[in-house]
Amino acid sequence: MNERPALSPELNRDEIEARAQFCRGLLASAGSIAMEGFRQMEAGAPIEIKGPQDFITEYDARVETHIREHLAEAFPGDGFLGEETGAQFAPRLWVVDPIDGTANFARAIPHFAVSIAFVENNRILFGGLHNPALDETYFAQVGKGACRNGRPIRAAATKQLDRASVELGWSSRIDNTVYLDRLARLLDLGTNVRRASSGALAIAYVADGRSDAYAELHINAWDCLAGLLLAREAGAIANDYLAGEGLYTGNPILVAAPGIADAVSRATSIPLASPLR
Ligand code: LIP
Repeated sequence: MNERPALSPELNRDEIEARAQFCRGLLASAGSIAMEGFRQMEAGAPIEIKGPQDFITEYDARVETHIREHLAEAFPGDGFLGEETGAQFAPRLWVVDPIDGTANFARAIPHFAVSIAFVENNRILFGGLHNPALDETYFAQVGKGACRNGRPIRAAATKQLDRASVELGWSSRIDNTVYLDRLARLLDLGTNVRRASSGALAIAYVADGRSDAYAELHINAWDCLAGLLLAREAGAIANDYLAGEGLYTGNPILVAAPGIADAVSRATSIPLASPLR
């Protein structure tokens, strides 16, 4: 990891808009490359492993390189943080997961997404996710709401825990005993607990009202920043993920429909941001 950058002067509206438009195009082109890889996975292409339950395919690097090279050409002063090719930190930072849900992608399950977020001075300005297998694109800009395929989305109005569907993310970075404790507490509340192996899409699904909450005890920025902005812009409540070193070393994440956020926060021991936002 390189040095933490100092703050920089803020981009103006046109400069942000140009980047947001570019991001939309990149989601589409990167999604096409990922989809080409998905077809190969369906045909039985080989899968490699980075660590326990941590899969990688040649397409993770191929998609990230595509995004990184195009950004470097269009916005050479901006920084980059990617899951596969590492970090070049700068106050303006593109945060990229080329394929979130690689475990699904590798087994030809159509639940994965390209995720791109843009952060300026530790604040997410816009972000999007594209799942090419379902042709679904989520996009949010701060203060402008969140959309799926151009239509506004809202977090669910769920208030009853015995109707709530919660997703709990897992990774080998957290001890099983802690994970199992949080799982038991969520089950004791009466929620249905799922795990679909894409943190990025899980958060977007909370924004979209398809799910009522997503919690993970440690997650990296590339997995969650685009989703986090979507969730906030869609009226969900979240923790202060970017507090401290969140951008650099990860933090816990919690996003939830407002009606169940307090209860899920207590069950997972992940405090909500204060003031709520
Ligand atoms: C993974 C997520 C998974 C989450 C893990 C991991 P990958 O990312 O999608 O849901 O629980 O923390 O980050 O490896 O599929 O990009």
